[in-house]
Amino acid sequence: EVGEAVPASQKSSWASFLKSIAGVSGDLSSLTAPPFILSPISLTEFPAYWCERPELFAAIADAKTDESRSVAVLKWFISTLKGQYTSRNEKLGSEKKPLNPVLGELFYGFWPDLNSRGRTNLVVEQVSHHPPITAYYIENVSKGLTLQGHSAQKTSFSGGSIIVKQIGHAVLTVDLPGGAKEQFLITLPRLRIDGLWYGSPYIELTETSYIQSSTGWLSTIEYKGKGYFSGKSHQFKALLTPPGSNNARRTFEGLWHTTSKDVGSGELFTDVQGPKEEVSVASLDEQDEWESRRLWSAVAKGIREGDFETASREKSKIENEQRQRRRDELAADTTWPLKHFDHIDSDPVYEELGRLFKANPPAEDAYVFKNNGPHQ
Ligand code: HCR
Repeated sequence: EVGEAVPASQKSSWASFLKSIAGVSGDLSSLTAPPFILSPISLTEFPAYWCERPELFAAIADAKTDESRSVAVLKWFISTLKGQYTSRNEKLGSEKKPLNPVLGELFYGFWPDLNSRGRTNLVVEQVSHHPPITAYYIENVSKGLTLQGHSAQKTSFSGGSIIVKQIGHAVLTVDLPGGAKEQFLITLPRLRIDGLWYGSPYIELTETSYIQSSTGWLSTIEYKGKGYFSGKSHQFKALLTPPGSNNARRTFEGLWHTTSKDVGSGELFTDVQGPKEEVSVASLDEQDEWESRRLWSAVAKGIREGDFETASREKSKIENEQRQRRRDELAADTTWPLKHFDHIDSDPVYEELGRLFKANPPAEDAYVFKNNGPHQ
């Protein structure tokens, strides 16, 4: 019998969902899950997690040395993890199955200019449906900062947990005084989704991710859960090494969902216990029909109100319409044109900076922003 967090009437469908997960490897998005685990939020909204502490993003531009810029990038990155990986538990009760975006789905948002941090804009486009791939671009023009990346997942099942390998990477570009640019290649941690049997999934991060600067500074971030460095969940340890060296100049450790410290000085490094700032989005009637919240509004309303019949009817409408589009494209020998991104087979920044820390894989594709967002 599955756990108590599963409503009595959905226990058998949860058990068969878990069984089907165990048999599917790669892409979970098309599996039908029982209603209690459905989230009304589409995956295209997730890139907003990168910037919910806009002042930490802006602070990267204010750092004066190569070392302090790498520290500022690490600080901002670690401070995004709580939002990226635990916010559904806080908002929706547990990790849930997000809406699977349609090809061409868009999500636009911004964080206003406050306390001279500059305005930050966000452009997201779903660039593939199966497998789901989400491309994003974040910019703070007045600070000379951009973040371009894409996100896909490869899932497998092991020991009762879902293991999610993140595919994709992000590149942060910083305009330096005098016209030079510094780039940071950001790779992403592996996820384990635990608590499935009980019907209350949550995420633990595992293994290692990297932030490699074009100046040579490298952050190597190791993630552990309960029972490793200490008895606590959500632990990390980050080593910052100077160009060409294997010896850490600085070490940071702690819990990515609360606080961490600079081990050398004992000073506080990150503290994400205070409020974060959600992205501002246009109201539904100002949105285009391809914008996520408008596109999914009837489905999301059904899920929020517990009216799953309406939710699934509205979802089928969207999916049927999509299938028809794909058939029409096939007949006309055309493909869906991406609006904001160009696909490249190999990202030169990934290859060049990845070589410095022996990135695996050695090459990855990328989606290059066309500089044509609604804010441009
Ligand atoms: C794995 C996941 C979809 C992908 C989500 C990603 C990796 C997307 C990029 C963000 O930057 C970070 C992120 C956070 C999410 O935790 C992760 C999702 C968790 C669950 C979801 C599965 C496809 C759904 C599994 C179904 C279960 C929960 C029943």
